[in-house]
Formats: sequence, structure tokens, C-alpha cells
Amino acid sequence: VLDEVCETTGVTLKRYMNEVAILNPEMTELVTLFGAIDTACKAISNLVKRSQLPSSETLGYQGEINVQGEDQKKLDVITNDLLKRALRFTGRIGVLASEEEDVPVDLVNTEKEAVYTETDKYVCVFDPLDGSSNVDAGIPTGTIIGIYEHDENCSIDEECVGVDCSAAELKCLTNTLQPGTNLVAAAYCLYSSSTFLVLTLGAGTYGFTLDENLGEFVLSHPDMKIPETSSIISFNEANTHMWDEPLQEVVGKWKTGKGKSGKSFSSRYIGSMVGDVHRTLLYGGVFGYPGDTKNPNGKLRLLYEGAPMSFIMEQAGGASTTGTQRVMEITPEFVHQRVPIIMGSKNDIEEVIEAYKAAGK
Ligand code: P6P
Repeated sequence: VLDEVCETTGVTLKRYMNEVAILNPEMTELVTLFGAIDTACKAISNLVKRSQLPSSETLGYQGEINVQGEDQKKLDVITNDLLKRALRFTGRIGVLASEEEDVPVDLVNTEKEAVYTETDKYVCVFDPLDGSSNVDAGIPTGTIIGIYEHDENCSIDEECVGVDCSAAELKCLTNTLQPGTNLVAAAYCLYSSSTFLVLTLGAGTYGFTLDENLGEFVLSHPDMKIPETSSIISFNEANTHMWDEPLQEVVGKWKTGKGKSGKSFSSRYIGSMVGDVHRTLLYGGVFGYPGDTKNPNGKLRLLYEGAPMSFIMEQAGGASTTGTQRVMEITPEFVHQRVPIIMGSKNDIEEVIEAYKAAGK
């Protein structure tokens, strides 16, 4: 037991990534990327915690509408710039896409950025502060990040976007728009009662907790595995009447103990994806934002929310579906494409998939 305790006690994120790189030399450059993510998440955690102080410069709205048509909060802009800068200075990113950016940002061919780019090996997609509208109420928020490899022959002339990109340039955009199965890494940072950083490099899901005395993320949840069955549903149930019938049927059965597991489910919904997914990973459950008659593709975005979170969930032994398709297998057609998502405990997700199949969907 002592060896086990010694082996995982005090393993910081930096040490974990260095050990990964020693065992997997091809992942060496990811160490640099996660060094930047480590620092950025600590800085964002600090900004979120201090955001409600009267002296805070980050209170309120930016007075802009983002590409999502949402009122941009000052924190949205500040955290987006912070993460963009942290990633740019690694010199390892070719292109990045963000919820807060209208189009992908090409760091290689944009003059002022090129200075910092040693290689454009990676593409980074992120939502800098998901659930930011909750921050004023002290409700958990999070950062979601996905990392792909970049096609060396790609460059984007931004002026063409939305006008007349060449096939090669569209390929580049497509190159940014890759299916979740191409992800080499994914991570989220949850700003809550603790600050957690949960990541996968494709070999399991590992959770770290920020030790504020140390100023380091420390390994706290090695090789996370979500319970295969559960008794927690996590949806915005105000939309139930608009869902697909198969989902209405399954959730209705779970509520009355008539589902496959015979368990009666309770409901937990924060309205902040990172918080809801983190609880689901730890306690088991089914989290979802399904399509409905008002929004057939639901609300969550595929590229920088659905795919990275599905990668993390699958690597923890869970599953993630639209009801009819594995979320990670969907290739985005455009950066801000939305996708229906139902993810969580494997056996419960199977029950949803079977209901859709039985309905001929
Ligand atoms: P609703 C937050 O705005 C968010 O994008 C996700 O974090 C969250 O899961 C969802 O929207 C909540 O949406 O419609 O239930 O408020």
C-alpha cells in the first residue's frame, strides 16, 4: 500500500506529463502545450474567483455580441485572449478555433503571430469559459480544450473565409474541422468548490486538483472510471415535451424505476456542462442536451464542447451519442456546429441507443 501511496502522492501535472513524454517520446511537444494549459487554467480560476469583487475589472458585459449571438461577458473575452496567448507562446500551434472567435485563427500565416510559431503541428479548439453566464451566481464554470494534429500542407488565407476559399483552403478549414476520433488529447478545467483539471491523452482519463498552497495541479483521480449503470439524469427537463419520443420514453421509465436497471433515478442539473459532466464521471449518470423540436441539433457545439468531452467520457469507460450516432465520429461542417449529446454510464447510454433503434431512428 505504501508503494501505491508514494507512487501517486504529490504527482503534479508537470511531473505526470514529463513521465508520459519519457514513455512516449512522440508526445514530447504535448508537454509544452499542457504547460500552457496548466498556467492558463490557474489564471482563469483566479479571475473567476475574484470576478465578483467590486474592485474586479472583469465584472459585467463586454457590450459585444459573439458569433453565437450571445452577449459577450468581459470574462469571455479576457479568458479567450488569455488562453489564445498562452497557447500561441508555446510555438506549437498552427491553427486555433474558439467559441469566442468567428473563424479559425491561423497562427502561422498571420504575420504578427508567426514570430512565435516553431511548428504548426497542433490544432487547438476550445471554449474558454463555458457556462460564463452562471459566474455571477457563483455557479461552476469551465474551460474545455481539444487538441488535434495539423496537416503540414495547410494554410488559411482568412480573407477567403465565407467568401471564396479555394478547395485547398477549405481543406484547411476542414482540417481544423476534424472528427473527435482524430483528437490526440482533450481536457477540461472545472472552476468550482475545487479547481479540477481532467484530461485524456488517449490512454485513460486522469483528474488533477489544484493545491492552492502549492500552486500546482496534483494527481487526485488516477485512471477515472465512470460507473457502468447509474441513477442520475441530468437534462434541462423544461424541454422534455420537445424531445425525440425514444428519449422521452427511456427517461420516463428511469423516473419510475421501470428502466433496465430497475433503479429510480434522481435529477441533478447545474446548467453548466463542465460541472454536470464532472459529476457524471464521478457518480455515474446520464447528462444530455438532446435535439428537440425547437433546436433539432440541441445547444452544445460539436468541435470544442461535444467532441472533447466525449473523448474524456469514453476514455473513462462511458459513452456519448446523439441517440443515433457516436458523437466522436461526426465530422463538423463548420466551426460552431451544434450537436445533440447524451453521454454517461455505458449501460444507460446503450438503453437510449436501443430505444432509438426500436423506433427505427
Ligand atoms: P440551458 C451553458 O450556457 C451551456 O452552454 C452549457 O454549459 C450547459 O450545459 C447548457 O448551456 C445549459 O443550457 O438551456 O439548460 O440553460
